Amino acid sequence: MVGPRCIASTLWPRANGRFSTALLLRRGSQPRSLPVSCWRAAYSSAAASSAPTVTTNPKTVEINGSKYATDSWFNVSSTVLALTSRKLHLQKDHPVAITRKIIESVFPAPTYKYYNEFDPVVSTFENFDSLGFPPDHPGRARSDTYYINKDTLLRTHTSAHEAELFRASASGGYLLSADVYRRDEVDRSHYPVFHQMEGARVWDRTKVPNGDLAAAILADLARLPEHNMKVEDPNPPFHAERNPLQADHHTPAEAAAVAAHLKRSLELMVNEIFSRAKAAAAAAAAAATTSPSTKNGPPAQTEPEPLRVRWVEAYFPFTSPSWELEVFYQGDWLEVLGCGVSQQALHIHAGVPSQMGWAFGIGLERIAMLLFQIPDIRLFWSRDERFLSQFRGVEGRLEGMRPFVPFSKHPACYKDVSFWLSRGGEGGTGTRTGTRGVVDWHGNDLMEVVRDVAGDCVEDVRLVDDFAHPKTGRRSMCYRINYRSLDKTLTNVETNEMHDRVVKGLVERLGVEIR
Ligand code: FA5
Ligand code: MG
Repeated sequence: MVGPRCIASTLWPRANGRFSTALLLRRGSQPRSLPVSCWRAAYSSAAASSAPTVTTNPKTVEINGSKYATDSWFNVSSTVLALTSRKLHLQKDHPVAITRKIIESVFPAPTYKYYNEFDPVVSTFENFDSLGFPPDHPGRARSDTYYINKDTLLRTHTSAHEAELFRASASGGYLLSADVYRRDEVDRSHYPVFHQMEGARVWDRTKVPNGDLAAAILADLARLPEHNMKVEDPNPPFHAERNPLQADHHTPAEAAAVAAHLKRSLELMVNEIFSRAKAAAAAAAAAATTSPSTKNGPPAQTEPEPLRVRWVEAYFPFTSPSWELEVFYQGDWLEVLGCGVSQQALHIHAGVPSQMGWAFGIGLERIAMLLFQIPDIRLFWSRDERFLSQFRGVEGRLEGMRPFVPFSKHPACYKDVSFWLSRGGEGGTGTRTGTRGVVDWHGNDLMEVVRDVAGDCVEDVRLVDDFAHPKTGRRSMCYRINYRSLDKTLTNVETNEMHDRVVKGLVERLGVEIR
């Protein structure tokens, strides 16, 4: 019998940082400044070593009407808890919901079944073990994941429901959209809560003509529309070391057919999004030249940059081979989705060993940002009418879609905070590692303090200096916090007061010593 333990061992564990982070490092792309996630992977140690950053834990928490007992693993801030009821993907005319609908239109029923109401509270088993994450995978760390208690967490990705949906085997494919939660860096494309859409497609070798799975998949591929988008894809269908075929289960022809179907399906989706974005920009430009009322109004949005898309090899514990799709956006490659050929162990464990297929996971905000030219991920959580009114009526009439017109750009205010890490964690929450009294530091703990204190008034936080004292070995860091509100100009007094509270929070909760 193939039990959960077997899954973990039959899959292909690789000790690296969380999916995208590890790949960012491996590919050696050039982020605009030192990304926090880079050194997080380097300094994180065992999964359980991360320090809690919430000082007083409630005994129970209520999420969407259900009560959960907490324990010492609990690390969900009240700010994040409050967002569990928002469900932006289900709010009529919200850009996240509109994006979901557009993607659904590319994956039609009845082949694809849609699921949009799965609860965000899942077990560690569902989120990690069922997908073959090794026990020491950094994604399980409390520095990266919001735990309710040792066995229960806020899902970090929609793949948490994959095993269950494979087992249900209710259709040839599915799309599932939901809110997901990650302790992550603070910048314009990362938020601790965001929305993902998971998609999967399966074929059953006992149900295809002559048992020829590759031929059946290629026949389905031939039925998909073509597109004329230029896509960079220098990757082979699989690669023995970098991106292996599951040779025990799939023939090269089967894996290549699944990969081709997967890539075409996702390219069609990106093409649909960009065609709509282009049409919206053209309509806005046309209106700006003809309408007297807009002549003196805000400048019309410029046409989106010509679309550049590329496939890069990736790694996920639950797919092989795997890829990510990146789109060139605002001068840099932006990763929009991860995908691959599903690990056969998942199908076997789900009781459907004769099935094989693909799966993908996409960030809805990232796509909505491209679709509507929304410049900052924080805007999605805005209840400001100046934001929401721009999308009203669009869900029912997509032709009425227009790029987002920023209602203001308030000045940025940069403040630095420099500190020594605590020695051995006294007064703080770190743990001693090594022989020189350096604490096990997690940048996400700092991000969490900043978010708790200053909320959406912070646009981004960057590590600008990190050194060890040559004699004492003591580690010093400097972070630059960019305070910029989305809806008002912050006064100096307000910013200083907020920054003082951030500094105080860092001292009290992380035990750092300000320099
Ligand atoms: C995953 O979450 C995998 N579960 C995706 C997957 C599914 C792979 C099925 C294979 C098969 P990743 O961590 O890369 O992978 O996230 C997927 C997408 O979510 C990213 O490409 C990005 O678009 C989005 N995303 C990730 N982190 C954030 C964040 N903090 N804020 C906004 N969007 C994010
Ligand atoms: Mg990724």
